[in-house]
Amino acid sequence: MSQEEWWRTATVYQIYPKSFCDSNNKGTGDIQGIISKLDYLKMLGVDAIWLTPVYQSPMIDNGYDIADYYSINPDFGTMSDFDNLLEEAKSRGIRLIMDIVVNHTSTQHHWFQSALGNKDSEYRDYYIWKDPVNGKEPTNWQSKFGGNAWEMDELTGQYYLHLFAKEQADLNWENPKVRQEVKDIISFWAEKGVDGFRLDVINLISKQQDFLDDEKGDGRCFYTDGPRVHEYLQEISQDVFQKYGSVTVGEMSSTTLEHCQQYSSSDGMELSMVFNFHHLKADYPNGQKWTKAPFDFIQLKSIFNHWQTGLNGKGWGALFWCNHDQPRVVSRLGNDQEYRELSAKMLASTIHMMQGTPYIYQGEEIGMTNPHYTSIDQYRDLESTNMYDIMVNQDKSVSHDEMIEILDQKSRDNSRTPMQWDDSLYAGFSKGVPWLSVANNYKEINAKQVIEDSNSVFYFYQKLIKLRKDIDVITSGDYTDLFPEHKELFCYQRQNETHRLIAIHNYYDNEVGICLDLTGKEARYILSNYEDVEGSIPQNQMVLRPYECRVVLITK
Ligand code: TEU
Repeated sequence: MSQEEWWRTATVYQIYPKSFCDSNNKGTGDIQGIISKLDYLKMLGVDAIWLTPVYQSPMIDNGYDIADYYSINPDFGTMSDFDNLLEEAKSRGIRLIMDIVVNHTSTQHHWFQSALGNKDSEYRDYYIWKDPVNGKEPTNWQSKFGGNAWEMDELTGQYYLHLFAKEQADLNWENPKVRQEVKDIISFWAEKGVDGFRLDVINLISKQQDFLDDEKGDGRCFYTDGPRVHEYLQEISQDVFQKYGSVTVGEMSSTTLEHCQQYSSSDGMELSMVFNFHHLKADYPNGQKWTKAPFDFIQLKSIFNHWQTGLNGKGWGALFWCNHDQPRVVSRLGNDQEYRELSAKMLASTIHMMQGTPYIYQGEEIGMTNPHYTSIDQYRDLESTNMYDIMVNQDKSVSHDEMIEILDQKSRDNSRTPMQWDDSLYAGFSKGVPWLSVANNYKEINAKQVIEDSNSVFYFYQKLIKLRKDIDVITSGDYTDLFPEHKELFCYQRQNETHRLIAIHNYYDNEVGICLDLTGKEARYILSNYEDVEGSIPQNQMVLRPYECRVVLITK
């Protein structure tokens, strides 16, 4: 592993600035707030920060609608605050990864403003315009946030494509000028000293050019891992990423293992690593997100098996449960009441002992939960409010009460509630009223409390981050699911030439017995979430208590 591949043993911390820390009490987080918490992140031990978008934006989708890629949104601060953040992070040995959103721009971007209503604009061809078909939208493609994916430009009579909100117009990557603009943007931030980039929905940038109706689905088959996507990524990689030695992580929507092997191939021609979401659909029955459902445990394990074995030696994946689009994992797959801390640790161990680069989403390290909102007025996310309107008011497919339950499980706002720093009003996030309500468990669950408790979720994460650096088999070992059909235990082995690592996780609140082969020169526990385990000698037979996890390292 070369010096440039520092990210293979690293852990990244994701910051959603709007909800992280507010330095001047306006109710929304900002860059100075982040700077004030860098020592906290240093203590946790993370190697890098991924900052979700802080650029100029009307904030229809909280910054994923960028109006100017070269300036900072005043809500977050100034460019000098940003430079300051970069410097302060670097001085603590923490790298910075920026979020690049170039599948689409805000419709407030000057390119789009010039293109709208003007077929002669030099920027018209930066976007995707089509004439109506039979007086209607050019195709039946659906926006990811609900409704048709085309919006009419009244002055020219043409439609533009938006795979997300209508305020997020898709860029036309077929146009070489667009690709040059993207390279200029990324170079600008790399020149500043930014260490890497997270590329938003990057596998959607190349659209099949015949723009046909999708007879079977929502249109995604025409643009997911599209015809020229690898070519485009190679072009940017060669012209920018390789030049600056940037670490890159591509967000891959509804992708396949085969494409991800190529995106993240160790030849470095495209990206360093990928985010894929298959494991986070174990509670989407038949692929349906907008329904309340338990998770399918056997399916969850089989998805991890597919990706862990499939990427080994061929590519590299990000390991994550949480981000700003996903509900809190402890509420989703764990138990956010009686066994909150135990299950938070057990879940963390499950992914941190796998191969890949772990990402911790703000608040995950203190075991934050979904807020369990009870009113639609508490939600801010446009996807949640759109889906409420479509399902309750338009289609009438669910009742108000059912939708509140669905949102409690699935809304993106579940992870966007303000970071819980202490037990003071608004959880120490701000002294002003937060833009999104704080979860009402902040008096018990907060950063101040976990730092004071040596047995907390926080110190468990700190340990996981360190184990990755100390124990090579976590990075290099191959992966075998030891009991794929077991209904309660997730137990896998990682193995290289010198070591075996066995990670055992009980996903339920009852006791479960298990018998394992632990033969070798030496076997020892390196991790557990019950205090009495470490230090004792592992036995072949063991009983796992509710949500217990144990990790055994065997020298061969
Ligand atoms: O998300 C892409 C994406 O497809 C999602 O995870 C999305 O939230 C989900 O499909 C909705 O059900 C990225 C960003 O992470 C997200 O915050 C943005 O809203 C989206 O792209 C558009 O830029």
